[in-house]
Amino acid sequence: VAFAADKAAPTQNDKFNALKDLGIFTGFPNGDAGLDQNMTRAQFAKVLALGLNLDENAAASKYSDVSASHWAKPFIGAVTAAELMQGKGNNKFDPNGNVTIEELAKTLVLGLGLEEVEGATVTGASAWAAGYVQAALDAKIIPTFTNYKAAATRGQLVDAIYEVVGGEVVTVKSAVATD
Ligand code: 6LA
Repeated sequence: VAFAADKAAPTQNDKFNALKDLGIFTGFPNGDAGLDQNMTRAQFAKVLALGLNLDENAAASKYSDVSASHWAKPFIGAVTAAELMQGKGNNKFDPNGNVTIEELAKTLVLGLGLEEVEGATVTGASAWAAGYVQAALDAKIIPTFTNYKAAATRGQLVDAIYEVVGGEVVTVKSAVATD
């Protein structure tokens, strides 16, 4: 009996295209996935909300730096209502800031229903993030980094969202993401 060869692991581009087909990522007008580029927290909130199939919820976004007309307000509200993101304190969300690896780790851990590792200290991570980073490392959903405060690349975000979506999302409730 001949066995089929193992399927090759998907590349970041394969994962990007799969997420694009689901309407979770869009990419740039020239068709480029921009995998080496960074992503803002507003863009990330949209991708996360679409990836987890959350309902848009503009009313739940009460941050002083997210205007009523901000394109991402319904998604920022959605991830806030789902208790995946809470902003940076002082009622600020920082929608234009780059999403960092430790912020990604926190949202993945919460999104997957994993437990924060209480009392963890992780070199290169902020105090607030250490428990989430340790949990994400333990679950092997992120690799080891020297600096978890660094901006995540779109490629890293694609890897992570692909894991969260897990190919199980069959419907995407909202409009196609702008990024
Ligand atoms: C209010 C607070 O303590 N925020 C923390 C941390 O929880 C935040 O995590 C996310 C992912 C978020 O929820 O928006 O990114 C920003 C982080 O800010 C942190 O305080 C600087």
